[in-house]
Amino acid sequence: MKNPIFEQSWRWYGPHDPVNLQTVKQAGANGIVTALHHIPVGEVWSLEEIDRRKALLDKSNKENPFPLHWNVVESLPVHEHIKQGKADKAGYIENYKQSLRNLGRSGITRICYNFMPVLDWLRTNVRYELEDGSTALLHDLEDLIVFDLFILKREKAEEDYEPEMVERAKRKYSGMTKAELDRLQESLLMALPGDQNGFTLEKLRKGLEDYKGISAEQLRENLVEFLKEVIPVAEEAGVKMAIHPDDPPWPVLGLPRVVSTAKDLDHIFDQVPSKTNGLTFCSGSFGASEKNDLPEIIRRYYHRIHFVHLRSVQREGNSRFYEANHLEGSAKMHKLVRTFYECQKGQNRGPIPMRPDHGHQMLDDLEKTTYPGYSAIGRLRGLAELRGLELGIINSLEN
Ligand code: CS2
Ligand code: MN
Repeated sequence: MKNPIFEQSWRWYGPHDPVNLQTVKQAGANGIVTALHHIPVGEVWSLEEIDRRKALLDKSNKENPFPLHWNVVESLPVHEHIKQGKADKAGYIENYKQSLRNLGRSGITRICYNFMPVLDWLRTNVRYELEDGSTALLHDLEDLIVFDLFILKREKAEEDYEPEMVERAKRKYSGMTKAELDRLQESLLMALPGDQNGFTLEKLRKGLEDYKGISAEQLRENLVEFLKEVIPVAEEAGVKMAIHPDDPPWPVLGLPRVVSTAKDLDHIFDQVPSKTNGLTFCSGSFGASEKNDLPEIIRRYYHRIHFVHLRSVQREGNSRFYEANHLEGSAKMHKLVRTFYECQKGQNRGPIPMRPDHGHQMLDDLEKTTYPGYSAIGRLRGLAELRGLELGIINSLEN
């Protein structure tokens, strides 16, 4: 492809990922997005560990005849004590800085991370069946309220929702079977928590407890303080930081979220203006709220978008969305890719690493166990469609 907009990339969870590197290669990606998930959150990523992962992917691995390129870390997780502003956070920040220096030394220069308290993405059904028999991830507020009120039994949870939604949830709950409730709980506890060690109701309750009294303002302050510490070090180390937006982009289960809107981003980038302080543009996360104008977010922050996640959610009112095929749903993907094309023009800027963020569980993968959203075939379809879209846009607009 001449002057590509994106570097085709693929998230790989490491040697234990059920999707192997050959699949990645055959899907047509050459950028690998990975992380050292085995290192506990808060500890330093040593040079040795980083280089070991790198060597699995490049030519030094004799069993790997198709060198791949580790272009993005996703994620270098931020310890909860940093987000909470706890007294011992300084040590965790120092460790984070050291990991950034080590990554820079190994030539891994883009770092995706998020600042969501306790939970990462949140879905109420990780196997929502679509009309073609494939399955997708779904977020339904009614179900979330059922979980919150009747499974989690969070104190004063009702106050966080519209009375009408609470009524609907109560009605729904009264007709649900034990199996349905179990499935709901299972889906919700899959929200990839920072520690990656699996999640339980008890851990979730404890996590929520730890954020009692921490307002959105406080969390925002803690984020800015973190950035003021790490961005100068990242600059020196030659690595770019790319914060991932909240998914979904609003407060959940009483937890504050502060990376949800353009206004949130303005604050973060005003406070720490260096371009090293950048963004992971995730069309699926921002796109769950119709208030987010996706092309506008791309244009406004293009110069600091260091990493791109492309995915489209189908919104159904304000309380429900599911992950659609990449070129369908509410995102209007052709507009987004075209906006990236226009921003790149005349900028002398190389391709930005992009990965299809999630895919449907489909075909042979329906019987397999993969990380929710990270099956091989669904993502292969997503990447192929996005590649075609990119090629079509470049070829039809370039004379
Ligand atoms: C990812 C996020 O799977 C996904 O939806 O986009 O989990 C993302 O990896 C993290 O939030 C980034 O820190
Ligand atoms: Mn994403």
